[in-house]
Amino acid sequence: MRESVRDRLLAGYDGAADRDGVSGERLAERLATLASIGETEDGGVNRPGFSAEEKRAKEQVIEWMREAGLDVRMDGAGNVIGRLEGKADGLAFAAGSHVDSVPNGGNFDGPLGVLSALEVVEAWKETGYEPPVPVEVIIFSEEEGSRFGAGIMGSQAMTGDLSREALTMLSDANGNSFEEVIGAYGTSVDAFLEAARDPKEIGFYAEIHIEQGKLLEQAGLPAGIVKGIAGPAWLNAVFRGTAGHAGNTPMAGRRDPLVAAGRFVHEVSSLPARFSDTAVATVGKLNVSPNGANVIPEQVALTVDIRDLDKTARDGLLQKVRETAERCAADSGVEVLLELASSIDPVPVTDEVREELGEVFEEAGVRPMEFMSGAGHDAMILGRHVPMAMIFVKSIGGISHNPAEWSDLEDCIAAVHLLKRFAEQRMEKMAAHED
Ligand code: HGY
Ligand code: MN
Ligand code: MN
Repeated sequence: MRESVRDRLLAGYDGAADRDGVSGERLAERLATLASIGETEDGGVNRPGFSAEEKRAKEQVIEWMREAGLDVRMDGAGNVIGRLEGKADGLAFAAGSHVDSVPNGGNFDGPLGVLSALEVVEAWKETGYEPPVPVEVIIFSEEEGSRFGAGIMGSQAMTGDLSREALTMLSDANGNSFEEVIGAYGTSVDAFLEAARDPKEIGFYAEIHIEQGKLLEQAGLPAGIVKGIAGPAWLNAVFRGTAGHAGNTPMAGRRDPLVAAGRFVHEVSSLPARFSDTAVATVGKLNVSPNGANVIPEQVALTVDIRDLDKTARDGLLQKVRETAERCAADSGVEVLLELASSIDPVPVTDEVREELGEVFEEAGVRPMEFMSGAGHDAMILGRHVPMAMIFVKSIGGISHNPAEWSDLEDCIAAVHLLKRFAEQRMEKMAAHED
């Protein structure tokens, strides 16, 4: 019998960090509750964007938000905004993340950010602290892009960075159009686009997220400071050849798209090193059709995830990947169709915010370690428009996008205290218009 997420979280937690209204038990309970929504047989989660499971997870958090006294609304993009008015009006301090997941994903990627932001508000409620400016806890839709192959959709809808044509071109793996999927979810393309709000309604955006790497574990630190977020580009490639009988078709003269795609995937793995030591390129999604053991494939559709912290290097690598696809297709006598599904620029965190966060870390007795995020986050969309900060929490073994993804409760709670303190300081500045 697998140990429950709640019991495992609490087993290693001595409660010493339960102070100033912050509760490890409440965070553990809530992480465990979300872990049970869309749970897979090996303890991961399947919560694609705009699915019934993702909606149930949002509805559960909405219930907790309302119990905490937040006014809650869902915008036309399915983003959930829980708002607490402050002593004064003005730009809001916002914090959040996502609850959708990759296929068979882990229990912390996204939910930890949402529930940590809510935990800070719960702590303020318990201690009677009244924020000087409005506070918003946000759950963004379709951050992972596992539904439509175009991620961070909710945050882009909120900042007005999506176009109607980009949306109406999308369909999911079952061939359901974007319009059909969000119609079933209870919204529409028009309402999705109307989710755009003046990003200036938000004065600051902060996000707690698991590191999804090993740096904090190697440094023996519970949390770290993100100094910038790499920009992902997703290139769709469809290799097209001629389907045929595997037994009666001589090898010579075949137009086999899987041979071309196989060569391509292998060559892609060696390209990033030519551009920088932080560039990466990954083919994680590949579909063969008609996918019969005795059928020479007709087509192979795949997506290349290309990233770097430096935009010029990232775009140079993207171009090289395109050229490689064309050459591998030509060498196998097949054609290839290339389409850039999404391309997000890298976003730096300002020196001022890094210093401010560093002081909060030192005050809390946590050595401030800074590093880049290779993973993309909603913070890189908000960060295009408003000042932002990200706090990473130690990932055990650096494992993520995997049911074995884990972070210790003690480290999660350490990050909650860091976010709480940072928010209190930053909101004082916002109220005094010193930000
Ligand atoms: O793909 C990413 O970087 C993130 O997990 N959405
Ligand atoms: Mn993720
Ligand atoms: Mn995430």
